[in-house]
Amino acid sequence: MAALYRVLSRTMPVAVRGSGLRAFSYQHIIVAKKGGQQNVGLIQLNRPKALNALCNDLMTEVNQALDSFERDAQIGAIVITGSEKAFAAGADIKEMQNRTFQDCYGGNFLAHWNVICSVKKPVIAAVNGYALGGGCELAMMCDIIYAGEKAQFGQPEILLGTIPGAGGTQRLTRAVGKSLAMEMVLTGDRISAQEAKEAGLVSKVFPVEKLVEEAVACGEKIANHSKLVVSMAKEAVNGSFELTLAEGTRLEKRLFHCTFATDDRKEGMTAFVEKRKANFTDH
Ligand code: CO8
Repeated sequence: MAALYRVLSRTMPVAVRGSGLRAFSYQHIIVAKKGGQQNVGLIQLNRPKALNALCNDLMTEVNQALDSFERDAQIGAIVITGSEKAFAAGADIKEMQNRTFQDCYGGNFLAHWNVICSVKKPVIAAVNGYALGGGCELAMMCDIIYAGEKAQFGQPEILLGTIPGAGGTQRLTRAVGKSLAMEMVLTGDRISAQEAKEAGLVSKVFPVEKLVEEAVACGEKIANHSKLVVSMAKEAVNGSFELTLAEGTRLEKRLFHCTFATDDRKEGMTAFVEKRKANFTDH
C-alpha cells in the first residue's frame, strides 16, 4: 500500500530532471516523468497536513508544472493526483476566511485556477480520497477522471456559506445531470467513487493502490499516439461543452480535415495498409 506514493515522495523535489526545460523548486507538489518512455508527466499534490487544500502557492506551482510539461516535447499526457487520503479537500479555507468582496472581485480572486483548462495535452485526474469543493472542480477541469474505490466527491461550499466558484455548478451538472448536481451543491452531501462512476463523473474505478499506475498507463497509451492529433481530438471533444451541435460538428470536420495536413495521418493510414505499427513523429 502507498508504495507508489512513497516512491514519488522520494522523487525529485525539483521539476522534471533532464528535460532541458526550466526547473522549479516546488514546495507543495512533487513532479516526475513516468512511463516506459518517460512520456507521462505526473504532478502529485503534496500538502498532507492540510489534506492538499489548494492554497494560492500550490495552484501557482501546479500551473508552473503544467507549463513545463506543455512545453516538453517528450510529454504526451499529464496525470494529476494527490495522496491516498485526499486528492484535494478544496480551496484553502484558512486563506479565504478573512477575504472581503472588494479584494475577491477587485483582485479577480483565484483567476489563475483556470490555467489547466487551456493545456493542450490531455490531463488525467487520479482521485483517491477526498475531492471536495475546489478539489472536485480541479478534477473536473481535467479531461479524464479515474477514481480509487474509496474516493469521495462533493461540493460542500454551501456548508461554508458560499457556492462553488471554479466551475462546480457548471461542470458537475454537465457530468451528472441536474438532479444529482443540485442535490450535491444544495446539501453539500458527498458521493462515493462508485456513485460517481454510475453518474458518469468518472470513467473508471480502481483499487486505491493501483490507481496512479492505471492513470499513468492510460497516459502512456495516449502519449504513444500522435501528440499533434491527440490535441486536435481533445479540442474537438471540448468543443461539445461550448458550442451548438452545428458549430461543434463544423469544428470537428475542420479539425478532421486538418489531420490530413500532418505526416502522422499519412503514417497512420499507411501503417494500417502495410500491416505494421505506426511510427508517429508528431508532425
Ligand atoms: N482548507 C484549509 N484547511 C483544510 C481544508 C481546507 N479546504 N480541509 C482540511 N483542512 C485542514 C484542517 O483544517 C486540518 O488542519 P489542522 O490539523 O491544522 O486543524 C487538516 O486539514 C485535517 O483536516 P481535518 O482534521 O478536518 O480532517 P478530517 O479527516 O477530520 O476531515 C474533511 C476531512 C472531511 C475533508 C474535512 O477536513 C473538511 O470538511 N474539509 C473542508 C472541505 C471543504 O469544505 N471544502 C471546500 C472548500 S471551499 C472551496 O473549495 C471553494 C472553491 C472555490 C474556487 C474558486 C476559484 C475561482
